[in-house]
Formats: sequence, C-alpha cells, structure tokens
Amino acid sequence: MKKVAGLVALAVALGLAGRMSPGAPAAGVAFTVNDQTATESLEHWNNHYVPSLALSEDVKVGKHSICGTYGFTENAILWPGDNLYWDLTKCEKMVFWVKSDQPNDNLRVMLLTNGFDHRRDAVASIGKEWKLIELPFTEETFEHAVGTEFSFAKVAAVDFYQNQTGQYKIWIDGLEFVQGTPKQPARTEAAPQGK
Ligand SMILES: [Ca+2]
Repeated sequence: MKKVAGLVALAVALGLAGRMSPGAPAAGVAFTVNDQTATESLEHWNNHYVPSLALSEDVKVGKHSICGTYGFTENAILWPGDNLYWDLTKCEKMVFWVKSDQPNDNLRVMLLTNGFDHRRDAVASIGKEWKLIELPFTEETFEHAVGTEFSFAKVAAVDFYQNQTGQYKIWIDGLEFVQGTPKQPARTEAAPQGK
C-alpha cells in the first residue's frame, strides 16, 4: 500500500491524476520511446505546465515535432503510463533534436523516479537551429542529483524543464531511447581436463 500511495502522490505531483486510466498502455509494459511514439503525437505528454504544448510541422524527423512556449520553471513531461517505469539500464542514451526561438543555456532534462524530490538532471544548451542532443544514461551526464530514491532502473517520467528567466518557444523532435550495443558473450572457459 505504501508503494501505491507513493505512486498516487507522484501522479498528483506531476499533475497526471486526471490522465490515469483510459488510454494507458497495457499493464506492466512501458512504451518504447522513439520518434513515432514520443514526437509524432501528444498521447504520452502531460502539458499541464506548458499549456501551449502542441504538434508542429516544423520538423527534423518524421512529420511532427512537439512545440510549446515555456516560461521560467515551466516543463513538459513524457511519462510511461500508470504505475509503469522505464528501466534505462537497458538503454545506452537518449537522443533528441531541439531548437528554440532564442538561445537557452539551461534546458534541464530530468529523469524522475519519485516526483521532483528524487531525480537526476542533465543540462542542455540550445539555439535557434536544430541541434542533436545525446545524453548517455550515466551519473556523469545526469550530474545533478536530488533525493535518495533515484534509480536509472526505475524512471517514471522524463521532464523537459526550462530553468532560465524568460519565455522560450521550444521544439523537440526525434526523441528516442537508444538501446545499448549488445555485449559480447563471455568467452567459454575450456573444460578442465580429467576429474
Ligand atoms: Ca517527429
């Protein structure tokens, strides 16, 4: 019950409570993040904090990007679904194309395990032209840690957070969690001779 209460608290913190039910992915399976699932529709986005969040035809990949005007501390959240988590230890990095109507040196990309109180942040610097951002899922890249419960194996949301004074129109496209290169199987040791 404690876990359920925590998730409800998380949902409330993220402003997701109104979206928890119809349309959620099949139980236990977080959707795979790629351009088709994450930046061709608003289905998995919570735009509570960026009311203008919408599809745009100003694109880098496919037919649509995700665009909105972000004020200081305003943020848009991509989430895997009710009671679901991404296990990012199975992925190498996240990539996305991004641009803004003016330079912004402090777009934070937050990985949230349990609301804003248990997370890690990376910082992206963006400009007026489309730029490819690659963020390996490592503590070095997501260098800013908050709280004690964060785990790359248990990520309940990815949050794009505008941490700079002003209003910035920001486009995000081609967002993808990239699978790591499979490791070579360990060399089989030669069977010991005799018994
Ligand atoms: Ca797209």
